[in-house]
Amino acid sequence: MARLDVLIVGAGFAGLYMLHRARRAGLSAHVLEKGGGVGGTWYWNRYPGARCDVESMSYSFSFSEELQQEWTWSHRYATQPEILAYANHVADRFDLRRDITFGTSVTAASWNEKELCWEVETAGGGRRQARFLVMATGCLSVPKLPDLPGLATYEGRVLHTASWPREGVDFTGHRVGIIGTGSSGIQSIPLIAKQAGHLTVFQRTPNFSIPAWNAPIPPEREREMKRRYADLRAKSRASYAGDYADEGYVTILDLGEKEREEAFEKRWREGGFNYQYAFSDIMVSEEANRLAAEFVHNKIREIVHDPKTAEKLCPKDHPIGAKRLCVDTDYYETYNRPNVSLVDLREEPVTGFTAQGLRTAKAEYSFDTLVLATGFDAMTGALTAIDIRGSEGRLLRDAWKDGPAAYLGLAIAGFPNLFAITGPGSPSVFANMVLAIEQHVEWLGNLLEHAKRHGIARIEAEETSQAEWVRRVTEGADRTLFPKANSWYVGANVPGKPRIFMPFADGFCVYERICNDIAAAGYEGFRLSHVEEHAA
Ligand code: N01
Repeated sequence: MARLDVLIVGAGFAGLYMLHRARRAGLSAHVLEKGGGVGGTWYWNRYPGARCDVESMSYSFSFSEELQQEWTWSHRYATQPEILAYANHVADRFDLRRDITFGTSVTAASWNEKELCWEVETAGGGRRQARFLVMATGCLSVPKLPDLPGLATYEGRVLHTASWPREGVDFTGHRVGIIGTGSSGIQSIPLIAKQAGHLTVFQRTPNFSIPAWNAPIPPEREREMKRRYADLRAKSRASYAGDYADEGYVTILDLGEKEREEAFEKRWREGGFNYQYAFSDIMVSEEANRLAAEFVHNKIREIVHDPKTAEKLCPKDHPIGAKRLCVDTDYYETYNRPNVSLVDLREEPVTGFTAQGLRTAKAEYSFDTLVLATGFDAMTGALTAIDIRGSEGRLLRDAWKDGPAAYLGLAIAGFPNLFAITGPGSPSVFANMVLAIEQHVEWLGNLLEHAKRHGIARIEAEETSQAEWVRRVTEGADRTLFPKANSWYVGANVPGKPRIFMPFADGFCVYERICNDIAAAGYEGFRLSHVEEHAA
């Protein structure tokens, strides 16, 4: 079996760029992808309304000036088909497909200490060997089913937003039930409601959602932005969120009541994450956060005609922003439609399913299709789903039984030559994901080039550096209000998952500086060994 330099798992944005970067470093590289095409998240999440919540001019690769100049985004926030078309364009433009095997799930990977390589197994019995293994498996790629009793009793169609049928679904005239009101639910509910005969939304916890005010990008704005692309990208790199929007330039508690309302209104009108990132104190001061949340509650009460429904939609159990903000088109307005009803599962918990629908403590509901918008085993699920065995045969699942630990969110002590792109402990989902991916891939590409130049065969994170990093990530989050929500950031959505704050919350720019300093200091915190050192 020919041994590769780099084997990459996943052909989403991370896998595509990693393949390109590895080739540029003169390394042999190959990608294994479970799906039938490139795109990762954007390949699987085809539910109605799926689109990005970071502006497309920002949520796109910056590594190639030609690419960013030639591609045209139609809207401020592109739809899933457009983002998928972009991923396909990237794959073709950089001739990536010849090194990707589709329809291939990685089931196991073991470190061979003698040969200094990873041995990888795929479903169906395929085997590969590679010196370095890069997990580009995504942060939100393992769909989670709801922990509800008796789902199998239901005889209608069940769909999960994250594994949506490729051919699409026609809901015309159907009675549809949907469980889940996170980003996926909030994006799909308005569109399903437009088609369905009746839509029943089963909500356990309401979420904060800010309007996207999505619209086509006027050609003159596109030209102007492309002319300034280098500056915009540099601004994103120097930012907290990895985006070019202005950040932290208003302090809520410095404003009087009238100014404050105007400030909230302005950011509501701008839409999307501006509502969170414009304010310096929203995620550190409970009072500032309460005021920002109250403004959104009042917006919900203004938009939704029925006061009882409006009240049910107002999130009150977590600080605004502590669960990822949702960005919507007509979400709250949808509850004014006569064919939409909201069931509050806190008032009437699900007690079981019937052949036609579900039963709560108060009533029985029937529908032809049940949509599960119930999220993901986030950040670690795709890694622990594979039997990854490091030094001395230790399973990653066991190493992480008390919570994930990874140095810089990139490398794991005891698992030499294994790297995770946007793994737990890196900014990942706290940043514009495409930029977070680019930064990791570039940093790792440089490390692999360094290894090649210096004959380094084994790279492993030191246990002490890793422990120190995990402590730093936790302390950074603890200075904010983020850990105060039962979010997927802390694994709270998966029963039994250890509660640990997973993303690096001190900011993308801070993180990138640390990574660069570590590289400049000769990859501090990593043990780099030559073959002969290893043999000795
Ligand atoms: O998943 P979620 P998501 N009974 O975990 C409910 C990204 N994303 O797929 O909060 C009843 O946020 C659950 O209720 P509760 C984005 O980063 C981005 O929507 O646990 N309800 C919750 O309402 C996002 O944050 C975009 O009480 C149950 C929902 O299911 C992340 O993906 C679009 C339940 C899950 O919400 C995840 O979003 C989509 C049960 N047993 C996603 N179990 C963009 O815009 C779960 N729920 C780019």
